[in-house]
Amino acid sequence: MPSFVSKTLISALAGAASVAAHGHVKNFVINGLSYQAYDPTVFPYMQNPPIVAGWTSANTDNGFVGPEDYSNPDIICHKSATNAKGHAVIKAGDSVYIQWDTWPESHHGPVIDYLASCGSAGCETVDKAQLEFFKIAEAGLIDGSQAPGKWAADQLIAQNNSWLVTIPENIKPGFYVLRHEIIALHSAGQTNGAQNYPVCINLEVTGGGSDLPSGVKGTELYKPTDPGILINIYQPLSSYTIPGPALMPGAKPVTQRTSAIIGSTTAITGTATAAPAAPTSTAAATTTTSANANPIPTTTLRTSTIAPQPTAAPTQTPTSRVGQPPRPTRCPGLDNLKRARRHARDLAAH
Ligand SMILES: [Cu+2]
Repeated sequence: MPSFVSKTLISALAGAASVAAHGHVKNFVINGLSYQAYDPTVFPYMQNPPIVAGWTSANTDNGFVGPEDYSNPDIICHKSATNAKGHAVIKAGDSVYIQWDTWPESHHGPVIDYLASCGSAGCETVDKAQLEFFKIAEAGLIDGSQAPGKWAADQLIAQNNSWLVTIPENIKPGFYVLRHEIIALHSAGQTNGAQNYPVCINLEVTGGGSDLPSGVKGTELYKPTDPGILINIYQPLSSYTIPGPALMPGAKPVTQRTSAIIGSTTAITGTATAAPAAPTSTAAATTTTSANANPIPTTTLRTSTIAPQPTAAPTQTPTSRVGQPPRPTRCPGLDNLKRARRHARDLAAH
């Protein structure tokens, strides 16, 4: 018995350590070419942050949006999110490999992906409140036989903190916001205890498809009482209801795998590439590598690699770009997590 207790204590301490390190998406890869994402822990402190395809957001502490804010616009693309000024081009049927910098082991839960059409004006100016998201992929509980279960988020951790999303092959060409999200359920047994970590990326989808499924507004995706949101995972689970609207018709499960990087590139700006000549990004992937090559004929493509990190740590005064002081990095769910683990231990003792 003492050994069991100490093991539990060790795992709780390990959880406490990892909990300080919530993650964010650091880059994404399309056909071997890596694009830098929006870094909420660095870009707000830069004078001239790079133009990226990832939406700007104010989660400087790598924090989350909770169920009490499901009807607040913050749930759409994270806190105080504003449009990305660039986008990446992808052919329908191709995949985006989304790389988080880290993910805490304790933060079990589903991984969900949506698209929303931005219309012909592109996603760089669209009103996020008007976006209607349809679900293109979802993964939740993989094995619930032993609490707290094996979840999609655990699979994400196991493959280098990354997740592969395939753009449906028959989707209508155009500009879309890809909304990628992890929902952490370690405190979800309590009302408003779930933690949503959404991130938005602008894509231009090319190809010859015609599908444009109907969607729902970001502020209508979830309710705090959804069975997949208000749930105690510290018990064996035989099933799990992934939150949000139904998967789009014909959606296929994505076999998770890692994705090689052969080079890096930067976001495209403007809507000029909407012409049929657009699939240049896939042509780019067939070129041999090298950040110096400029395989895409449009002049707006910049080929510098990952932007330099600022020399000053994010301890300086935040710029007006975000205008909010960094929030504390402590995970509010930690106390609940400890309580839930204690509860699970008490149950096991019977
Ligand atoms: Cu947390």
